[in-house]
Amino acid sequence: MKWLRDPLLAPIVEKVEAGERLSFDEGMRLYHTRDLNALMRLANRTKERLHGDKVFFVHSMRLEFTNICYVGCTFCAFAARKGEERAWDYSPEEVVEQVRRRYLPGITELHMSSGHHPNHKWAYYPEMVRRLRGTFPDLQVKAFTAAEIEHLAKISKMPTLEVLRELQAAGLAAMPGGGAEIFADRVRRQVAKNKVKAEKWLQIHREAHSLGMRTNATMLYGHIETLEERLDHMHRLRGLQDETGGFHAFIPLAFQPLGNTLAQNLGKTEFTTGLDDLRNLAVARVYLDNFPHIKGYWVMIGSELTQVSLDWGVSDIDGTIQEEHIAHAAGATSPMALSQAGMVKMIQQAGRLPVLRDAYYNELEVFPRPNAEAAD
Ligand code: V47
Repeated sequence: MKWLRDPLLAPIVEKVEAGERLSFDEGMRLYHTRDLNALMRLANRTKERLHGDKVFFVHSMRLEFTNICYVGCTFCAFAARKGEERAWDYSPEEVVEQVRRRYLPGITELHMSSGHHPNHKWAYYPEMVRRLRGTFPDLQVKAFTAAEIEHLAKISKMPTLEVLRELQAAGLAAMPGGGAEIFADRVRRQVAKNKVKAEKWLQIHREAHSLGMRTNATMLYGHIETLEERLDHMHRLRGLQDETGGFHAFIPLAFQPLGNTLAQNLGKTEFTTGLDDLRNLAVARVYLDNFPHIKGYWVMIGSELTQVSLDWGVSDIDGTIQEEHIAHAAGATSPMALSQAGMVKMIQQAGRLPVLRDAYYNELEVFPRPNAEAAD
């Protein structure tokens, strides 16, 4: 192992080769190592064992049906109060119209997450899903974070399991991974004190999995959390995945530092560094041995770094998206959308095999292997 410069990683290399699970201490060693080349190799080895050269993406549309929210998370620049000029709030009919306006042939996944609106009645939500499924039968609706599900349980006065059951009956295909932030209480109290608690977030995903619904998990990093708190977050997710096997992907979300009170209070104007983004993805790939995919989210880390991340454990790069407001409200400089051809090219240029998937991770099309001779 000529390439290994950090002797502390030697036992980890052996474990990864043997397909064995890392302990918490070993996970921390990965976070602290300065041997980034070794970290990259470990993550890539793990990724290639699972997926070979394949990298997955989806032809998708994002829609935030309202930005009105009463929760007040300090990292958020997206939320507006009712009556504010920049507030929007679509009825179920308007949601269908918005989708019709942006619809492109071949889109499979509609990803919706939005604010916790103070006035919508429970019926608004299943009706929206039913209308969407009725109008666009090929669209797979991935919507409502665990935080939103808890909000719906409050307004419907139903248990969260029942809320999930009714949304599933209305046609909900899967749940996105938002609202997880950082599970550790110390951080949660400062960044999302009115939002779903960590245990409840996990419980809602456990319930969704018990109904056969697959979900994702995110982690918002690059603000006030420590590296231990990041790994603790992953550790809790790994535990739940052992129980249920219901997670598709883990998605680190790089903190976007503009226009929110958390960044202002911290005096923070810098984005996360490229190396921290890559390190975080790689640690996740090795530590979350039971997660099928680690997603590199180009909206928050940029498409250039997302392309590089394909050597750092990433096997999924989300989708074409069309329009996104949560990250862009907080300063994201990425474009609003990527084309399908652009995503294929981005993966091929990295020497990988692009696989178009749907929201259930069915493989719809495998694109040709990149031409090694081509300059671009
Ligand atoms: O829950 C809010 C985060 C999430 C900021 O499941 C911020 O496939 C960074 O969950 N900087 C919503 N992040 C987005 C989300 C997501 C994204 C992509 C894919 C999937 C998936 C899910 O965005 C929120 C919150 O954690 N967020 N503000 C910010 N300033």
